[in-house]
Amino acid sequence: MFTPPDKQPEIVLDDREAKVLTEEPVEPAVEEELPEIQSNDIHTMPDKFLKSTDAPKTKGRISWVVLASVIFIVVGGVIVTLFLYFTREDEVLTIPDDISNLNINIDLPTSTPSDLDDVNDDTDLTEPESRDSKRLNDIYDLKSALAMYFAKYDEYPVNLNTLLRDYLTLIPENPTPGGDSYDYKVNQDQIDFELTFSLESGGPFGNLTLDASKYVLTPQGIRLYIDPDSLLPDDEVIADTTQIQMGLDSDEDGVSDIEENMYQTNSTLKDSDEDGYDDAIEILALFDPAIGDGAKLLDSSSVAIYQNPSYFYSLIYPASWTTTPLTVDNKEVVFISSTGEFFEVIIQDNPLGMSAYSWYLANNPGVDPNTLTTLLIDGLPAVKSPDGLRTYLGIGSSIYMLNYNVGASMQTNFYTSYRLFSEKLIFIDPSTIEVGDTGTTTTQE
Ligand SMILES: [Ca+2]
Ligand SMILES: [Ca+2]
Ligand SMILES: [Ca+2]
Repeated sequence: MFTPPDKQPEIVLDDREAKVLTEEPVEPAVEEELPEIQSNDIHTMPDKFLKSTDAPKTKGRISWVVLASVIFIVVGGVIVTLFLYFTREDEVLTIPDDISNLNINIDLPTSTPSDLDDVNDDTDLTEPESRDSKRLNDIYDLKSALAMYFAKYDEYPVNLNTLLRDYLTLIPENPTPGGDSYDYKVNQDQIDFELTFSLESGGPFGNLTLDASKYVLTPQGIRLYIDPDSLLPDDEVIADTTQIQMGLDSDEDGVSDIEENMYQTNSTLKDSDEDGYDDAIEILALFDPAIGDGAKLLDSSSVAIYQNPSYFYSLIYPASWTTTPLTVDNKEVVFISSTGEFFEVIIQDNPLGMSAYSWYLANNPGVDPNTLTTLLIDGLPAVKSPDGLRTYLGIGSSIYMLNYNVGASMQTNFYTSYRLFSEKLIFIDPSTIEVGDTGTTTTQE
C-alpha cells in the first residue's frame, strides 16, 4: 500500500534520532548533509522546536534534532493520512453488504431523488395523460420492488414503507388532481397483495393498454377494481357450502372409510401402521399410510401420476379412477371415481394475469375474502374456495381450476385424495414427459 520512498526516510530517521539521543558524535558523512538540508528547513521551524529540545550541545545537533523531528512529523503525517484514507475507502466498499443489517436512518437518499422526480414531473403533470404516465411508472416501480422483496423474503411486506430501505428511494404517490391514492393491501399469509390505483385517461402498461378506470395490481398482473359494495351478503355463501357432508369416517382421521379401503389402511385406526403419524397426515406428506418405515405413497398401488402433455403439469390421483380429457387440447381433464364423484382440472384464460385470489373474487363477487384459504402450490400463490372443493392457481396468463365435484352423492368420500390431487400439483419440464411411459398415465391413447 505504501511506496518505498515513504518508508525509507522513516527508517533513516530512527537511526539518526537514536544517535542524537545517545549523543554520539555525528559521523562526517552525515555532517556533510546537514548544511544543505538545514538551510531549507531550519527557517520554517524556529524557536519553538529549539526550546523543546533537551540539552542541545551544539547548533549542529539542535538543527539535526529539529530536522529529524520535522521530517518525522511530516512523514508520519503522510503515513497516518494515507492509512486513514485507505481504511476509509475499505469501509465504503463494504457498506452495501452490511447496510441492511444496520439500523441507520439516512434521510438524504429519500429526499434527493424525490426532488429530482418532482422537478421532472412538475413540468408536465398538468395534463391527465402525463399524470397517468407517472401513475403507470409508479405502479411499475412498485411492482418491481414488491417482486424483488418477495424473491428475497418469500412474502410481501405488510406496508410499502418496508420497501424504502432496500428497494425504493421513495414511496410514489398519486399525482393530483384526479386519480385515487395508491392503496396497498397484503393478505394474511403475505403471499398475495392488491395495490389499487386509478387512471384518468389511460395508457400502456407492459403489453396491456389500460383505459380510464380503477385498477388493482396483484402479484401476477392488473385487473379491474371491484367495488366491495357490490358484494353480496355472506349468508348466500354459507348456504351454498353447508349442503355437502363429509363421507363416513369411522375413526375420524380425515380419511373416509371408502378412502381407507383405497389406501389399504385401517378404517378404525387413525394411525394404521402405528408409526406415530395419522393416516391423512401421511398421505398428504406422500408417505404410504399402510406401511411404516417411511415407505413412499408413490411406490404404492393406490395412487398414480397424471402428466398433462399440453400444459406440462403433473398431479397425483387415485389409481383406480378413470382419466379422461374433455377437450382435445387437454385444457379440461376429469378424473372419475366409481361413486360418480370426480376431480377435474380446467385451464382458463387469464389475459390480465390476475392472481388466483383476485381472479376468484372477480368471478365470485358474493364471496367474503376472509373465507378463502390461500396456499402455495409448487411455490405459486393459490386460493381455495370456502368449501375447500375448488382450488385456483394462477400462472402467467392462465388460471388452473382444480375442482372436486361430488356429483349426485352430495358427500365428499375422497377429500384427502382431493387435497393430494390439488395441493401436490407440480409443473414439469416438457422434455421429461414420455408419452406412453409405464407408471404414468397420459391423455395419449
Ligand atoms: Ca378414517
Ligand atoms: Ca384410518
Ligand atoms: Ca401412520
